Amino acid sequence: MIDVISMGEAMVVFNPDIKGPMKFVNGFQKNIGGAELNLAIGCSRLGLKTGFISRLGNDEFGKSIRTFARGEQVDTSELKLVKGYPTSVYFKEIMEDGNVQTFYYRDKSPTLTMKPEELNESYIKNARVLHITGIFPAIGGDNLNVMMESIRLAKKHGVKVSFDPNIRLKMWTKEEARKVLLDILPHVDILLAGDEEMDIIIGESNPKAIIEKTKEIGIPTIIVKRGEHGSAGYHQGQLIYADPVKATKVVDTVGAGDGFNAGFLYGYLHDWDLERSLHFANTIGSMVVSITGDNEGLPYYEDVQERLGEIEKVER
Ligand code: KDG
Repeated sequence: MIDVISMGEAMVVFNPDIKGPMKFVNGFQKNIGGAELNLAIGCSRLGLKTGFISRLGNDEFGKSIRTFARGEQVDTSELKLVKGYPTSVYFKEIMEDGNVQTFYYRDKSPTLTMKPEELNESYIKNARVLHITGIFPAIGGDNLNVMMESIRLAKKHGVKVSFDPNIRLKMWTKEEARKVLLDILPHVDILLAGDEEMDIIIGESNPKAIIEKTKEIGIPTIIVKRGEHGSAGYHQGQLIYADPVKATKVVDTVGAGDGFNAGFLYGYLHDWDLERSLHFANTIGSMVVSITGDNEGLPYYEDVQERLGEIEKVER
């Protein structure tokens, strides 16, 4: 049995050698990113069994991402390399104040070759949680149908559907995102959303209002990520606000939400109470932002324990 399967797009990320406007950056570090793969890696580092459903180009970048995922103990049996579609890439700009902008080159995403009828039902059936995000339908083509079919299969077999809207306005408009994401919400078991994203989808950014509205839609577990204000959550009749965890320093915020999600899912799958899960997730989010890269800062379970003061840190 796999604890968490995620489905989405992985990319090569070019992280800038220096801070400042992209047009003046000459050197980049080649790394790997993609929200859904980051999530799988985050869960894997915490000790969960994970898998990643996707397509990559049959090229050097595709092969390096697959090797990387395997090195992180993410099952890649449903990650195929396809001809004629280059692996997507994106470049990151990091300003002095930590503000990040992304420049995507993913118009011919290999995930566009996926077909709903080609999803492996027994693979999804074998998971406890299926994690999906709003990035995948924003890519276009048949991706929304593939996602809806993955949800159908998960529901058919009692697999919990975890969903992060991850709205990327460089990929679609607010109106397009709202229309599609509103249709997905009624199928979601665990919503992991940013407060500003929920403003786009349901017109509410206040956690209590978000929770009320999404409860009416029928979502049993609702988590609202509030950035520097921490997080709020609703689960099994309990509403909790969790204080933020201060990062030692902020160098790159990309991937923090995926780290948070991994932490929350870890607590969820271990039946932790809501307060513990939210604090654990906030702690991971704060750890991710202090390291450059989309998934380099995702901690191992013992790293989080050290950060929480549960075990002693031995430095030398
Ligand atoms: O959540 C982190 C992602 O934003 C990053 O890894 C790249 O998937 C990505 C995207 O679409 O921005």
